[in-house]
Amino acid sequence: MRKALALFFAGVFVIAILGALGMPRAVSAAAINLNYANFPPAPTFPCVQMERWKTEVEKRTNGKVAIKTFPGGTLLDAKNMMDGVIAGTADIGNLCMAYQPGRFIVTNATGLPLGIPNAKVGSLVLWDIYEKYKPEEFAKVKVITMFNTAPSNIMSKKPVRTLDDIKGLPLRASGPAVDILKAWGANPVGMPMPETPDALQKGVVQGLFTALEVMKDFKYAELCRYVTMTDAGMYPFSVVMNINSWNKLPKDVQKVMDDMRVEQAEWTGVYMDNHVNESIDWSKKNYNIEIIKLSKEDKAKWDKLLEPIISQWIGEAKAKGLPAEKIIEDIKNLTKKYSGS
Ligand code: DTR
Repeated sequence: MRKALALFFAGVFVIAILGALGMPRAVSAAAINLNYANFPPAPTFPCVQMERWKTEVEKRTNGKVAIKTFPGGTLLDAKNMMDGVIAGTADIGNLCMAYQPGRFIVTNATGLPLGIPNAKVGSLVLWDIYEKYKPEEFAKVKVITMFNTAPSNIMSKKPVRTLDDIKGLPLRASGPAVDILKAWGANPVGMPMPETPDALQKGVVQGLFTALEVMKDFKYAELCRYVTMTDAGMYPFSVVMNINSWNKLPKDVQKVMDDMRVEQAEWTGVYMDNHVNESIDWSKKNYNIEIIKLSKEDKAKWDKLLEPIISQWIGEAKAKGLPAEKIIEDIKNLTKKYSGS
């Protein structure tokens, strides 16, 4: 009897241990589990593209790979994304390269005001620039994809119709877009997107300068009832994977991910462009926002003020030993190629 009881408890013990050991794997039946970190809230476009990539990879690897996504900076925030992925805090991370202009000089050139018309073209151009120049800042990671936002426009609490209206106006931007606002005489305040709602609410800034899909996704239309169409400059993003996590993947899984690099860039660009239109319609309908279009003469004047930004970038890139003029020429030619003009 005692022996039977001992055996019973031993059995329960073994089952409990096995259960505990099995726990982490029980989360997913997949053989390979990857974590994917992202910095903005779940409904925003960087996270929408993340969920699309996750779903497609899981499907195309027939469930061999499971990806756990962490939106909203819960695993890594905007500024720690690249280093966090290199250190292995996350297997995969999505970062806005514009937040670190000095670190991603080559790829951020696609964010300069060079007249790229939309996010689809911007994303394809960015990918080709990355592929051609393979900047050394990506040597420690595997690049999963890259994409660009739609061109940037001014969203503000007060109407901005002229250069006089923008003079001294505190507007939020980040990275190269800060220089654009400066050139127009605004008082730019640099901060990543997740800090912006609070700054707008508290009146630290009177508006922001970025792609217009945020009018809906962050409900900025509620506070910013005016949009001035400038279509100048974009914010380049990349998705990177820890190099050890990548090297551990079987060849067939690597192939699925490699085959998706350009596809994902284009998908995200197209999603972004469509979503900007939805966001404008939504903002008009719900908050009766006014879209301010600059006259042709004024637009030319505003654009002219941005020219020194390109020369400044060329000077800085050259000082770093980069073929700066060639990079700008490539961006212009690729823009023509992908715009079909
Ligand atoms: N434009 C950059 C990037 C950006 C545009 N839309 C979103 C949404 C969520 C996060 C970042 C972005 C910026 O203004 O920060």
